[in-house]
Amino acid sequence: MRRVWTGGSERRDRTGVGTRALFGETLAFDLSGGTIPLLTTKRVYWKSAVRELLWFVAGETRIRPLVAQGVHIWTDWPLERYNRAHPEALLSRDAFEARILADDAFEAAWGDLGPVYGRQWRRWQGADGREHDQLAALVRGLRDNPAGRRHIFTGWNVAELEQMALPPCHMTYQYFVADGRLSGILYQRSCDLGLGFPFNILEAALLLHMIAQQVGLGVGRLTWMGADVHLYLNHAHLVETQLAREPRAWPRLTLAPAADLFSYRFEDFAVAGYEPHPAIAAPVAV
Ligand code: UFP
Repeated sequence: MRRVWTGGSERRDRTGVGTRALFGETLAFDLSGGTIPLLTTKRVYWKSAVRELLWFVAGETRIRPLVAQGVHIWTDWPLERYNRAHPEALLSRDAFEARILADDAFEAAWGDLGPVYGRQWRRWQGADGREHDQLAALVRGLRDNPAGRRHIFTGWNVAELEQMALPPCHMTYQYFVADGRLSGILYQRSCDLGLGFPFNILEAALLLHMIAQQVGLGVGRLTWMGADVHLYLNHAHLVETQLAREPRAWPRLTLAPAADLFSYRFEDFAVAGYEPHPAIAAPVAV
């Protein structure tokens, strides 16, 4: 964060907010013993991250199940689309979410994000119409051929990018088995270090723990490769506050076993030893 803030190039970005950015950055975390990279220099709502991850893994692309659980992180995109179409009667986020929950016709019209992560991870549609479950294939591949070099899944479906509310940011995941441990790489094409990264790195780690449990392996390293790694110019308060704080010990995850990768429930995730500095509010760039 300090390097991006002090040495990043200032760029005018798609949202109009402006960023400072570096290109091509790597971080690595040893996740053995249940460690998770859950940031301590501000409180991160890890429960929302668990709910989002389970929503991806379930193949969902509609905001209703998230909104019903009090998770608002995907609401801004469809809300923006709705308000652009109805400039005469703008809805607040609360009012929009209330209608998504209460009104089926409204939900059908405005509640879908297009073929985003969940769709691609679980139901990537091939040219012949057949659907590919990349996550199920990944687990099978890791079990049948641990030494494989093709343990990959990706959300970057070129043919469907234009239909997505947001093209995948955390776009490609790859796994590697050695010495009884599963390691992972996440390639993230675009990273909002202030708001996106804390969720993205945590969810990548939770997923690594889940997959390792499913294939009977320990957990090794998680490597994160960021391409356009940026801080928004209106996040100065967040950046300066976090940089002034002393990081604390990483918390640990206890994951109750599930029958398969698709059967985990929210209650299966327990986090111990999380004693973060207070949360910091900051605006999201839509
Ligand atoms: N972003 C993330 N992580 C995510 C996500 C979005 O960092 O999981 F969905 C940020 C990155 C960027 C913006 O600031 O959202 C997406 O904009 P663009 O598509 O122009 O890269």
